[in-house]
Amino acid sequence: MKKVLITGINGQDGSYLAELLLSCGYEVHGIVRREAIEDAAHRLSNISHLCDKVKLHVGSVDNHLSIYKIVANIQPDECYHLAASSFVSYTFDDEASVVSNNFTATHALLASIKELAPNCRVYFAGSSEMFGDARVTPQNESTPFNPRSVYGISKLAAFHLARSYREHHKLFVAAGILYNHESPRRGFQFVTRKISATVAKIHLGHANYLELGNIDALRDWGYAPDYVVAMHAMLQQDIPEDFVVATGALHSVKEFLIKAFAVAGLDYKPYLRIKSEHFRQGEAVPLCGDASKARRLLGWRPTKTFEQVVEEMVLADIERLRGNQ
Ligand code: GDR
Repeated sequence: MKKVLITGINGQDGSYLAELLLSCGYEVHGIVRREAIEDAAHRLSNISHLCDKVKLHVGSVDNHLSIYKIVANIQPDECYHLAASSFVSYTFDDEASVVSNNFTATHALLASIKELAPNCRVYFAGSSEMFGDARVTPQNESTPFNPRSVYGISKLAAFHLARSYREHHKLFVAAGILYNHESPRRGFQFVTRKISATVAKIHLGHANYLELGNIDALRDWGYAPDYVVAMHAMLQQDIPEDFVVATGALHSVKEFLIKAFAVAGLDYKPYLRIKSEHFRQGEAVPLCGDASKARRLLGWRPTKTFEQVVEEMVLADIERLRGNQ
């Protein structure tokens, strides 16, 4: 039985990936912080249905010793490095923790795997934010990187580190350059989940407005369960490579808003409050991905439309809130 280690197993992507790998017959191990174990009802809610099927290890990927011990103990065949600070900020006020969580942690993991499990195949979670203020659209694997946020810069530094472990240390490391991907398990700080959760509250009479920033912002939004399929496929290739994973279609926050309210039978206009504090400085041109390499080599395709993703998110939040009533 193949053993897999997932960092960030309790996040949106980690939880869907754990489900996928369990269904493929893997022995699934995950790293979670001690605080998560102590507050399992909240912080492990995405994997509460999997807790008796996966093996959780307390640790932190930015603590080299703890990661070293976990890798030594498990000796994984595959490792998916998903743990990261994932909220994109342009304020530069939390730089140290973003760099530590996204770069130093990747180094600790790669160095441990190189020493202790050199045949382990590694997936690194890169991001479209690495393209930043891209000069071409759509972007593919050859597009020059031009990150603008600390998040994008830290992800790009870790991406280069992952490539260097592949080229110089001959580790099997594949990187996904993933565009936005959403689901009912998305964190509440991201705009899609903020909208779906608030629409559900408004629908049930628990809220009467929704505060947003720039609703003209455009994103290439996909469906998170599709994106973990691509991650797994990358590690089943003969040669480790990097892949853009995206839908190739842009939609605005406003389109998301209209559809989400429509699912609840409402018009968004009376409920919307635009707040300047939710605007981001320096947001660059909209990023749109060209996933033709993933289509060609991995046979990967999105399975849901934008409208289907919005509908699933709103209906799931209504169900969740009804369950809590
Ligand atoms: P993003 O996702 O920054 O693209 O990063 P987010 O959902 O935070 O923002 C999407 C767009 O919506 C606009 N927006 C708002 N965003 C938030 N969060 N809150 C608001 O109130 C609001 N109003 C408008 C934003 O300006 C932006 O244009 C996600 C993360 O998952 C990253 O980890 C990942 O790498 C990238 O996607 C690809």
